[in-house]
Amino acid sequence: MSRLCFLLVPFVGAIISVYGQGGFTPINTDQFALAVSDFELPWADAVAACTARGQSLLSVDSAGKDRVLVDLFVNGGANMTLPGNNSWIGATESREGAWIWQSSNEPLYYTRWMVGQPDDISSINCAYQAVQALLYWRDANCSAPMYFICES
Ligand SMILES: [Ca+2]
Repeated sequence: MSRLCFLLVPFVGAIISVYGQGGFTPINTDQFALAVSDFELPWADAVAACTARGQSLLSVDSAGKDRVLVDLFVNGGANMTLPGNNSWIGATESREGAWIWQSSNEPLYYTRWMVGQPDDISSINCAYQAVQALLYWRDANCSAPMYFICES
């Protein structure tokens, strides 16, 4: 059975990739289970893709959790680098200037915005981690396709 799975999993993964919905790399820590996408989606579609997995788009809602993410993806703990330059996180604006975590509707009590961010432009309402800049946050147009991380 395990040998069959070993043969089938790459095959199924290849089929899924052909249809534009790539795969995820799972990373488990003591605190949470992460799934790193190997494909890009607009922010709302990333939320939906995480929901379809029974997960939510990553909330970086405490300094401790942020440290774990930096240890994993900046300091090498995950033995992988995040794909691309940008990775959506679950922060968005419920109205201009009012940032919330999508999964909990909680305001952003903890933040790690890059200097000068967020832009506070009415057409730019979703947040991402800048992969090449120590995972500091920036805001972007929600319709931009980006890689993303689901969590549970
Ligand atoms: Ca905005």
